[in-house]
Amino acid sequence: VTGTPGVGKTTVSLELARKTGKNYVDIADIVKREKIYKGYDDVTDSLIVDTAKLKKYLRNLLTCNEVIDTHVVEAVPQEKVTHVFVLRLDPVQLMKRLEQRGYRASKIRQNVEAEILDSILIDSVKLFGTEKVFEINTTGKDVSEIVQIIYSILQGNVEEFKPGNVNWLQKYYFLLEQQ
Ligand code: DAT
Repeated sequence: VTGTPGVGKTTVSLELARKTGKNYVDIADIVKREKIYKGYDDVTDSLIVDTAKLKKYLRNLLTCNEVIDTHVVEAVPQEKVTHVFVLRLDPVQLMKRLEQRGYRASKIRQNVEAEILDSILIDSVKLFGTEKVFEINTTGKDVSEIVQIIYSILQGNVEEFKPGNVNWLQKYYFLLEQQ
């Protein structure tokens, strides 16, 4: 389960893991616990993950049967993943959530911009291919509805959720210009 920070990955992953009985893997927690980072980025106020080292670590840990929660898709070994669910959220709502979280302005701007520009979706498709990647617009949906959608995709309802079904750029290009 992936997407820009704040879209609801952790909330959805925990519920999905609970419902399916699968283990929940929090990559951010592993990065901190195992100290798999190269430094700290002051502008974005976040750790710089050592993706090569993290990928190696995950290769040993994962069994293709977990619910993985991460926005660092490039560190997840391709062969350990059957489905990639990219959660999307209206950028203005994302901005509000990140403000509530107390993120600093530069970090909010970076994440909102990434959401508008489909950054994680594009990276996911590049890494995992269009067949494994599904894009879910979570705006206005509660966690159980989102988990329901994931279940329906697992049962074959794939057409509606193929990459490219969400387009924030048309509605929110002006936010990029402001920045
Ligand atoms: P992420 O793991 O992507 O950073 P999160 O699961 O921590 O996101 O959620 C960020 C905040 O948004 C948190 O306060 C819970 C809330 N939230 C998550 N999913 C939601 C939903 N479907 N509807 C409303 N609020 C939600």
